[in-house]
Amino acid sequence: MSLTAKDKAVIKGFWGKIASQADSIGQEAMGRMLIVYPQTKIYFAHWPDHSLGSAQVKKHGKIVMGAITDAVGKIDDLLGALSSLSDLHATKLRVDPGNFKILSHNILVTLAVHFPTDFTPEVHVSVDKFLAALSAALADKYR
Ligand code: HNI
Repeated sequence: MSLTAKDKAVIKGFWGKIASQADSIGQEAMGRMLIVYPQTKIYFAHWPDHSLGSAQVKKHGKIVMGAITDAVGKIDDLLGALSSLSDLHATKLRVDPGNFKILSHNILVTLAVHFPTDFTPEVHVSVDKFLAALSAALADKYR
């Protein structure tokens, strides 16, 4: 399921629209993941507060979304762009890669809620494909 030239154009266009709100999108997506899929909290057991709007959720949501925005800019080389992050998640953080799909879902939900007009089915399918490709790249070092 590789990204077509049209997917890439749609993703870049949409990201241009959401870029100014990327931090808050990341924070809400991270917060939703921890609430709706509480099993994901196990990786963040060292945080004192997992609620939406906590300092840790805000900081980390911003970091994750920043990495995703960076990956949009490197969309033609996701494996290279995410190589060291994949290494980190595989060997140090030991995050089960199934969780990447869970976070991706929460990012899609958050985008749909905040950009109801721009988040057309056409945008939805391309961003879904992009997050799947990003997740696959992030899981590449799990071997
Ligand atoms: Ni993830 C740290 C990017 C999904 C658990 N993660 C990071 C960092 C980035 C990052 C960037 C900071 C690295 C550093 O300190 O050098 N993570 C991403 C991206 C995705 C993702 C782009 C997928 C879209 N991470 C997930 C998921 C989980 C996860 C789904 C677990 C459910 N990540 C972590 C943990 C840390 C982390 C745990 C360390 C957090 C901390 O407190 O330092």
